[in-house]
Amino acid sequence: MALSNSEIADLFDQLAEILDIEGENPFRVRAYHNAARTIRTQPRSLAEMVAFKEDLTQLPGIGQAIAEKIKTIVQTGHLPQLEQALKRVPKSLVELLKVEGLGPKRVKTLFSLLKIKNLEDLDRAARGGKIRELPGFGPKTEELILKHLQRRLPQEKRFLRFEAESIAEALLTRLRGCDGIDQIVVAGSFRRWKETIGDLDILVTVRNGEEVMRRFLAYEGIEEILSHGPTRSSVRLQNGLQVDLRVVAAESFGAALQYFTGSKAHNIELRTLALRHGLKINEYGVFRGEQRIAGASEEEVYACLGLPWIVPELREGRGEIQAGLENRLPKLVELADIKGDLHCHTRETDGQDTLEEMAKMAKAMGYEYLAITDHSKRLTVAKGLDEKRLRQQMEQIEALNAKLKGITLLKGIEVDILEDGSLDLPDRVLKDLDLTVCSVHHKFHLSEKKQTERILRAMDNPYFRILAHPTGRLINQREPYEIDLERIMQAAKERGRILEINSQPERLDLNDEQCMLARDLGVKLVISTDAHSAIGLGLMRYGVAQARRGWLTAENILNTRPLSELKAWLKQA
Ligand code: DGT
Ligand code: CA
Ligand code: CA
Ligand code: ZN
Repeated sequence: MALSNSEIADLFDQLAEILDIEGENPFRVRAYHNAARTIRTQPRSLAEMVAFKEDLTQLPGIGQAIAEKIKTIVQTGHLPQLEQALKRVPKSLVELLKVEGLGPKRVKTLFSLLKIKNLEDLDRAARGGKIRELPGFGPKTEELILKHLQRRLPQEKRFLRFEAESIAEALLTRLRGCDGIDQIVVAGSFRRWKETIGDLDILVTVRNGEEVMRRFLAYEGIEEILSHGPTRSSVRLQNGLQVDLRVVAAESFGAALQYFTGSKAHNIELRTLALRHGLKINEYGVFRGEQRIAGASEEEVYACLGLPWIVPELREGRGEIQAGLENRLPKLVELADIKGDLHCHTRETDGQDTLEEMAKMAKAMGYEYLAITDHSKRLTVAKGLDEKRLRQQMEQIEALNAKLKGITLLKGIEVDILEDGSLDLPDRVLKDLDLTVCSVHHKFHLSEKKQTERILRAMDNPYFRILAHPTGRLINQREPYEIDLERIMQAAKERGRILEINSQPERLDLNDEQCMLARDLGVKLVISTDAHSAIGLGLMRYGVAQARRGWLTAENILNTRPLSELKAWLKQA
């Protein structure tokens, strides 16, 4: 395969950039860049010109030395000078040149003084305030770099589904304005409610595909159009999120929706199953030979393969197809099953709203009960409650309960688990509460043995009820602490303790696989929001989705029970 002109040009540009970083003579650097430009804009193929032994020095900016290099590239596919240079200087340094405020000189300084080799190193150093101290840099440059990185780095990370949700909604609203839009959905990991998503995959059926594409490509939030065509376009938004839009025919909509919802693992299993039936399945339909036998709806696609429709949250290739064939798919817990929330904060600590405002929202959501669980005293940054303030709040709750109709507030606390496994408030007050939500908020870096024992010891407290956000992870920000979760779950089961599925989008802790483990071990769970405002109670849908991804039914979740039953459970525990 002959190299194209632009591939040849790229090699010269790279060589120029590296020599530049190395402090090579600027004239020589410019000469390589000029040559690259000439090569890139040549209408004729240089490979062909070399084959016909044409005189390359006729081209602007190409002298004898460069002409020789071009010949070598065409004949061998390599530019030896570039390969030698790459042994001296890591290639990733070149990407640093694209950062605002960084020229070759500065990149060289960063490399030689701070060993910064790539964007991640740069980000770390800038955050640590190391850049401003370098010769020729200053706080301004550091700030500029940080700003630039904030815009750039997100491309590489996965987005919280929650972050992508508002973007998806804005895009859908815009596209719905098109004439003749019929179906419009976000497929992919977004539809499967994965906690993070790599990109958005939007599917539409529409009378006029061109108009919908035009509207999509005119969206203000677009940074770059990666590709566009009559049935598929792909863009990157300013925040780094990539979005694919596909226009599909109505008779293929179900097949496309199934295919692009994935997951890949699910699709691969499905294809194998189709083959066993002598069928072919793809994004256009299910085919027997040339004949399409299904495709308009997902239901008919699955039905062709002897399967019931499978909810997107289960489509991860974790046994859902086998379960479908055997008619034993679980009836997953739904938002409507949830009868109350068991973890939230008020203004008394770090929440935004009052007891009454929280209660009103819970009632408006159709709940029977809401547990108030403000922080305990160790968490001074959150103005955590000591015994006295907690008792005052308990009185307020009782007074409010006497007044409120249709909702019951439960008296609770989110009590810190201290390093030695004791709880942050004395038993004499914990025993007067309806429940405790117990959390690790400090000393994250204990060994697995110590961390596990700390939690097990806490569970021995007779007033321990719910273990909040059991692993402490924060998606994209903090790893889970080291614990033997299975042992903790076993202990919870033995002692009648409950584990929480925390609905905060950056927590979603337990995760989906841990939910499955809890189910297998028979541990009781609750789904709570950890809301810090009345609006925050609305995040319950995220916890429910995570539970669904973990194959959980209402049976597994205690806050699907009416208040009387829940209370009995909290007592016996
Ligand atoms: P993401 O975007 O990384 O969070 O994950 P997905 O699942 O949205 O994956 P994406 O956007 O790459 O592709 C969307 C769906 O398209 C994916 O879930 C299944 C389907 N798909 C993509 N590539 C393949 C493939 O190579 N084979 C099969 N069978 N399906 C694929
Ligand atoms: Ca995707
Ligand atoms: Ca995609
Ligand atoms: Zn909390």
